[in-house]
Amino acid sequence: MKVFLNGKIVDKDQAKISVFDHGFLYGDGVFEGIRVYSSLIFKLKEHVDRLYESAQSISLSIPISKKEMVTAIVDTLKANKLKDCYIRVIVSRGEGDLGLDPRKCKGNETIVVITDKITLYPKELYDIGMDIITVPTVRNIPEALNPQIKSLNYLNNILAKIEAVNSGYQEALMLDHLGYVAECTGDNIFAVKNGEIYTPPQCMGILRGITRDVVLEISKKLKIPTHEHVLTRHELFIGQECFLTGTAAEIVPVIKIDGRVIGDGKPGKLTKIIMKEFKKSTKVDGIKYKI
Ligand code: PXG
Repeated sequence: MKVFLNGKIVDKDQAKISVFDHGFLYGDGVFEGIRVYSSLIFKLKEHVDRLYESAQSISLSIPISKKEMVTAIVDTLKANKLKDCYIRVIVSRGEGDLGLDPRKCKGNETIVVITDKITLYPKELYDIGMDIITVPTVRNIPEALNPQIKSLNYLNNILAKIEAVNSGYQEALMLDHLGYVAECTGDNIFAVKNGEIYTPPQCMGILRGITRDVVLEISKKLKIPTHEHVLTRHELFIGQECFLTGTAAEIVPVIKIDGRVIGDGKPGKLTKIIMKEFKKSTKVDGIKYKI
């Protein structure tokens, strides 16, 4: 496997970074997870834009342009001859010293691009739906570490994942500090009630997911009334359908939340329509490259 590291495509075994890298020491950096479908890098522009926005928000200056970043991604894909895969782009503050002061890392930013085969949830899950649980760990409050920043510090989500797994569940529903529905550990959440779609607004302390945006575009195109609205767990419980969205997971139907069966306990009608439309968009919405 070949990896892009600071301007060079190197062998995986040669892709080494310093133990003084602030990404390693403090989770000080940003990242993106991108999917490739049949040589189409899905929503590449949107992912690159979000990467630079996350960086801007934490005062991290990425030393290459967006265009150069796209070239780095395409070169890594070509070096690995991959047509269907997952891309991880990581930019850390880089090598500094054993202190928080980011000025010590100036000019040392580390850029890594890894492309690898995608690991998916089992196919049955998309047919039968997922059972999720609300966990005690709440999503980071935006005034502390805004969830819109896709930072390398994912402990908030990892703690939630641990709690879900310890309780025997695959995915955790995270609330915000006021008790409103935020998102899952790596996915946004949607509810369907009486033929209308609801999802928490981006100001609620969630990541503005790119898959979430695709679903909002699809619902607009299909003229399904859609609301970015504050939700409580009650609204999720009384909906007829629920689903999660994310780059890795795509669209996953949810059929049970905290022991409450959602709708008839099967993936919903609208959910299935959106899954189908999403699949269509993965064939057109992105940047094509040739190996
Ligand atoms: N919320 C959070 C907290 C995320 O990390 C999403 C929503 C969905 O966003 P996109 O843009 O992907 O639709 C994410 C992103 C993984 C993995 O390996 C998944 C994400 C991030 C990192 C790793 O499953 N999801």
